[in-house]
Amino acid sequence: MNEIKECEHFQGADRFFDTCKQLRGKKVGIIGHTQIDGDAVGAQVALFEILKREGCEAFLIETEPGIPEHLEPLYGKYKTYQPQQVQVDEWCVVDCSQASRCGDFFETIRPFLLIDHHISGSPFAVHNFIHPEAAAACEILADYLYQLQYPLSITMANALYAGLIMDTGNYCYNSTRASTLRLGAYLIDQGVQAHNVASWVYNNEPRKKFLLLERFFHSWKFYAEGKICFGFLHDEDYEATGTDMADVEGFVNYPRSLHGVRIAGLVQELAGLIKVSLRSDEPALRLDQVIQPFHGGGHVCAVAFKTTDVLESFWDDLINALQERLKVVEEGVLLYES
Ligand SMILES: [Mn+2]
Repeated sequence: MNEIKECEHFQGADRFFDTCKQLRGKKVGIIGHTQIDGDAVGAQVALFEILKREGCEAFLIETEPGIPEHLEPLYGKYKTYQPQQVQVDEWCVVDCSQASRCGDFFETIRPFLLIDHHISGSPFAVHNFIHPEAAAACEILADYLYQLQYPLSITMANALYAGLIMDTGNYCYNSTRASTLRLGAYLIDQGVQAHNVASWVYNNEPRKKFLLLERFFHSWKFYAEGKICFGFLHDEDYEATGTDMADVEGFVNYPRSLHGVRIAGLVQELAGLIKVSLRSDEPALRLDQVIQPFHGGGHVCAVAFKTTDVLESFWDDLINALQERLKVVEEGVLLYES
């Protein structure tokens, strides 16, 4: 019988810890992307503990005011701050492809350190640790910590584990590699109780989210003989249910799970801003490329863009681009070796 292989490690572990050491004695803010998710929180918490142990005064920063209830337990006993509440010497950014995704106040700031895994990501910090092959920012950090046999607190291990399961759709997305699962096992070895973490992040939904989901289900529209399915949420849906854009996490996976759908989309319209999210199970479709003319980014199978333009001004172009991509792939043109 073959032995279980070692993890395929990410490069840069030593450089990463050297970079953290350079922050000794400084006040450091740690921030993730807007519409914060489990991966951003997990990476924030892990980096926070590393920097504290390296002698920094570190602060966990809320990218937008408030933390979604289901992510609160991941912070353990740690307090979070809004950007204007703290004065810091340096910034660290996690799980973020571009500085503007950290909020408006961040546009003129050059962070000291960036950890990211978006294929569309840019090295906008002084020290960048970007691995698009990683399923999660938490996977990069968990691997770096493993490589150096760095002691993990239970808060850190739980947070990293949450990032792994949430960014891989519970190890279902194409980003899931054998090493991803090995790191998950490593975190369980460090004391993570998988069912507890899953219960915090999945079985903790507010009722208003389901009222919004009900509206979402009624909004679906199909294109390309049912291969493309979009759901739509507008200002009135959020108003009627007391929700906001943070409450739609996971919605796009419903049309994605429908038989025959190859590209699923969610259009959110709130206060003059439109956000379009797209998902697929087929890396060959290269959604990250299709989305480029719309100034979006993300991963091969999961992308998004935001615009203040009206929907009508780009809708036909978007649907045409998606239909064209389906056609090209159906004709056997290989865009991506999966
Ligand atoms: Mn992520």
